[in-house]
Amino acid sequence: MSETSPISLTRFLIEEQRAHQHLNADLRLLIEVVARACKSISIAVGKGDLGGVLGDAGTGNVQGEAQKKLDVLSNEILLEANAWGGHLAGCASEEMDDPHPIPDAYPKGNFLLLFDPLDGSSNIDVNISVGTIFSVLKCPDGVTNPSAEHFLQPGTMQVAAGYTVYGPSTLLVLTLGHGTHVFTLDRELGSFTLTRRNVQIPPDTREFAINMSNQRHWEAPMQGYVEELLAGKTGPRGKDFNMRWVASMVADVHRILTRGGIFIYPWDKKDAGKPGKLRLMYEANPMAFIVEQAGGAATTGRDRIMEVGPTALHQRVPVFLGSRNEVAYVTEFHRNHDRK
Ligand code: P6P
Repeated sequence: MSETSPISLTRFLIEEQRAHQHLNADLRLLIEVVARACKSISIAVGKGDLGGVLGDAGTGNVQGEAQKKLDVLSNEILLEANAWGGHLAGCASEEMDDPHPIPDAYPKGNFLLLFDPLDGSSNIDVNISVGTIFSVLKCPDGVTNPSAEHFLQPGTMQVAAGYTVYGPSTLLVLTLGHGTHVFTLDRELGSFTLTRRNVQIPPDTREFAINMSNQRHWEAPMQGYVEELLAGKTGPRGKDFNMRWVASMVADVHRILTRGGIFIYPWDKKDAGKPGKLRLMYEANPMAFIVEQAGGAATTGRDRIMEVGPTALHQRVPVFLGSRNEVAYVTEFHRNHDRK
């Protein structure tokens, strides 16, 4: 076989298992099962109106958000795919109030899977890229029926994380703690093929991603930082910046993984009772792991996201992630403000 032969996800995982002892057969099965489920989600998303799956489901989730039919379908696809394999002790999802146990009919394993089954789903009806985000933790020894508290581990405890982006092509982006890698879905073969190994995010950027309509609700350091960006080369940064905002985290993060940038969803007083919009356990932590493994950085504006001690399954955090030097700049900007 020539070295230019395409490397499938299966071959990649087997070779990773040989190279890194922590990647055992159950973790390899977990990743393959999640990837297979995401292929099914990609097919459902791709049908659009023809699949009768657009629009609202008529139900709400724990976040208080109206669920799209595809939110519910994607969640069910991931739960069913992960029920029988014997690799999981339990699942947690943005779409479910409480952790989901593995049915008694099946054996249980040592991993915990957390996911946002269809992030950015408000974009579904306008045909903008959406995605699935997942995070993998170890279940504490001796726990066979994990409750929410067993999921409350800091991001540094993740053994794997990934997302799929359902865009012009369907991509799986994966880290097992040894680099971040990109797989493209070969629709003819029906398998993910390695297309980028060990992605590196450019350390500097001229591109920021934020929902500017919230500007009046931000705290002072956030206002000051963005004013500098908007001042461009006439201001202290000495260079002009561009702005992009898809309002689909997976799409915005994938752009940043590909060409650099900084993604920001800060705290805002619009909903003062919440520390941010994005969820720590199945959005911020997995994205932070992926970005850090690609040479980027991810903070809350003050602290490293992966070192935040979780207190609730669906807790929210402010998110600043992407090109490490830009994340360092805005984080120092916030810390300097706090020191005054
Ligand atoms: P806004 C999608 O609902 C999401 O959770 C992320 O995917 C996205 O980055 C953010 O919210 C968009 O928020 O306030 O711009 O609609």
